[in-house]
Amino acid sequence: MDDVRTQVAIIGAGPAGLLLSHLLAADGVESVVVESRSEEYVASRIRAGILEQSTVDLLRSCGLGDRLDREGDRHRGIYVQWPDERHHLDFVDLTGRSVWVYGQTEVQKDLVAARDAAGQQIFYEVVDTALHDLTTDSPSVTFTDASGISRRLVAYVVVGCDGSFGPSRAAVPEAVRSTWEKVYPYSWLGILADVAPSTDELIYAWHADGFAMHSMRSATVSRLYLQVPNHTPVEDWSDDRIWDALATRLGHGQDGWELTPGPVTERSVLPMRSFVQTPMRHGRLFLAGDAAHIVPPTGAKGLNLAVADVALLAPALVALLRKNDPRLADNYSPDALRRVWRCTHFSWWMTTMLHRSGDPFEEQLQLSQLRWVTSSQAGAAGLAENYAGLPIGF
Ligand code: FAS
Ligand code: PHB
Repeated sequence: MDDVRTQVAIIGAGPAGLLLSHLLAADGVESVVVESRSEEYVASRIRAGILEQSTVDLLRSCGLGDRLDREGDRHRGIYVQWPDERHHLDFVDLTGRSVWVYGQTEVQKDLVAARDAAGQQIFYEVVDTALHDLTTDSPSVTFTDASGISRRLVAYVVVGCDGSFGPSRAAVPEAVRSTWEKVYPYSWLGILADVAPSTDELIYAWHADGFAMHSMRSATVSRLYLQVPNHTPVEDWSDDRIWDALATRLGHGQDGWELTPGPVTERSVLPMRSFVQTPMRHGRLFLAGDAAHIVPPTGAKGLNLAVADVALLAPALVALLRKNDPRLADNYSPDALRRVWRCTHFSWWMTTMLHRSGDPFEEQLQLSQLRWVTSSQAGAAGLAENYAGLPIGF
């Protein structure tokens, strides 16, 4: 087995893993990243689309803001609607903070390009990733690289940024870890379409047929979602059926507003769950992003929470490795979990407020909540503060 030595071993080249390696390098800390998929695959995955103010501020502060500033789209807020009612929530007026439409795919491309330019060592297409000796002075990660060579990555710390299906989470002994999970009784059918968005800002729609959302990726590409039952085969939904359901739920024809359909280029069904595992540190292992927590996408928090974890972890590891000061690292888990639970609550709240449950009493509660957040200054400000994102380190 070939040994590779570094200061920080990072498992996963998603936004959490690559941004962490980028921030560490900026402060002179070396890392090696191992990733089970190919570079092309991680750079092309379609996921989140909304960046919080604090995420944009962080990306700009570490030299990753140029293309975002050129091609990203700053939004003042969102529309929230139910039949015959559409209301705009202006986050800038309510909180002084905006959000940006800039796809996770673009963030990933910028990160991959920046790490490549910096000569970052990334092992792509690895198999058999395993973690060892996490409570010793020399933790390690073993894997087989793309050319079949068995390798051991020996480091001072290991960071699990390997998402919800990676090995890091399970490497925390059962006796040490606690988990909380909620699986929602519905999923999202998501589409990408080569058509100009029919709205200037995102629309979140409550409807008796189920939730719908109109998002976008650019001036020529729309991203839209429909609530569907769990385990819905995507082939059950023809393009016509999808556009008909979107038109109904988004209120095509209401106050002269029209939804313009177009060619569907990607479709997928996304199950929804909330999941949190604590602690986010065990010995020399730290967890960040989806490796430690999953939120349903209704609150647009997934990617932003991964970035917020890394924004806390990077300075903690720099202090630990360069100044031998463990204080920030010792507080990483409780500090990160404050935001994790806030975002977990907000994502659950948005999801249960906007998705059809089939319970008539609950539907009246949902409509009452929607009227409140769109008519009460306090209600609107609460949603806006959470959606636009609380400052890093909240
Ligand atoms: P990631 O999952 O992005 O990255 C983890 C990386 O670890 C992956 O590249 C994986 O290949 C790698 N890995 C896994 N096992 C490994 C192993 N054994 N060895 C080496 N590497 C391994 N959020 C929103 O806000 N809006 C959305 O619309 C939205 N849509 C989503 C759609 C899908 C299908 C998914 C899964 C998530 C979506 N999310 C969305 C949430 C998403 O944005 C995540 O929160 C974000 O990708 C988290 O980033 P990471 O923590 O880096 O995890
Ligand atoms: C998206 O654009 O993909 C998106 C936006 C907001 C969400 C979820 C997904 O809440």
